[in-house]
Amino acid sequence: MNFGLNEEQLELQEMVREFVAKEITPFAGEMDETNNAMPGLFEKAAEMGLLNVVVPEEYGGMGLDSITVAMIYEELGKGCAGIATSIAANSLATAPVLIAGTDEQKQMYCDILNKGGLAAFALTEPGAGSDAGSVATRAVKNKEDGTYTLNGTKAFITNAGVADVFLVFANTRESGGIRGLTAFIVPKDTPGFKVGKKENKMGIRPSNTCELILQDVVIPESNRVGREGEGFRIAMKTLDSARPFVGAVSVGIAQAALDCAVQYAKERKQFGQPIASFQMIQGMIADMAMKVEAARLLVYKTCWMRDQGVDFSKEAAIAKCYAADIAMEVTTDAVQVMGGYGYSREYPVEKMMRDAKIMQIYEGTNQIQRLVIANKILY
Ligand code: COS
Repeated sequence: MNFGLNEEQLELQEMVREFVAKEITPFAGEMDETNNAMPGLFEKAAEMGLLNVVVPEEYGGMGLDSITVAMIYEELGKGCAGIATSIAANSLATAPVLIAGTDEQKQMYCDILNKGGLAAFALTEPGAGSDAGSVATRAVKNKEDGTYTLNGTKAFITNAGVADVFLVFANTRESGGIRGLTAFIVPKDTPGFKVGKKENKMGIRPSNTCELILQDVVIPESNRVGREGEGFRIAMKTLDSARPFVGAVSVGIAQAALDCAVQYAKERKQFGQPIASFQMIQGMIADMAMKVEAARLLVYKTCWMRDQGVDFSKEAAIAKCYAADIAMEVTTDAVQVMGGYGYSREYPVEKMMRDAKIMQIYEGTNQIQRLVIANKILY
């Protein structure tokens, strides 16, 4: 067993740290205020090769192992969880194609990411969140030419307003249900495919989150990923593979909040001494550090399992759930350590606390993660 990163990983970590320190952290507050990423940021991230980290080398990507990807997302999460979310959404939206796509689909989809494009994973709908099987978007097969016509509305889609390509789930059965769920590649300029209202979110504000409206969107059969009715399995496997990365971003948020709290506790004087010398503060710092360390180990172990090709569904849920929960706890405690200053927008920890909240909600709520874990253990 080896808990260390190798030389290549350490080098990459340093490069990403420099990128985050130069291009993300200094602008995190401004991006939070404006609800937008800095202009040109994703282009710079693409130049660094951060948008196609999961694209296999044979399709022109970075082809990184999961631990290295988690390490990168943790660093991005330290700088801004919103930007980390946008970038990690590329991995989420690429997984279905890598899991079930044909060679041609993989090449076509990966080429978009290799050129610096962003992708979006469109599963959630106004009426289909935790109950992913109840997707109401319909895909009707046209008998004459084999194309599909898609109609419906998607909600809370990360990157919707900025993505070049979308992975859309629709139901091919009139009766609905998981047996009809089917995945489709939808390029952004497809007629009838529109970006709807942009969400005004509590946190991860620089990540673009919008509604999607599909009105008689015609998709060739060659853009169907997997078989008709295979979409639910593809979606579940995709979420399994993406959840450790949500864990990694959560670890990044928690580590950054801990670092802020530590620095503040050493500088802030009350009763004539730094508050770091008070045992109640020390206890909080120690608890925060234990949680961050444990979450990171869970994330990395799950990534290791993923790369071994063994079933990691339970571990993915554990890592995501635990890391998200502790990100919420640690950021809340960081605000507490920093008192009134922690609560002020002049300091970064209140943003981290707002950012952490979504980690417990998206890519499967932590209640759903607990269901998955319990089911895996009990049945
Ligand atoms: N990998 C592969 N297949 C899976 C799977 C997985 N991780 N999980 C479930 N399946 C398969 C099952 O094997 C089953 O197939 P069969 O019917 O052929 O046996 C099928 O999918 C249905 O499984 P199950 O009965 O467990 O599904 P449920 O409807 O009970 O739903 C939950 C399961 C709740 C776990 C699922 O709906 C879920 O993960 N919801 C959260 C969705 C989510 O994360 N949304 C976030 C939005 S995307 S960012």
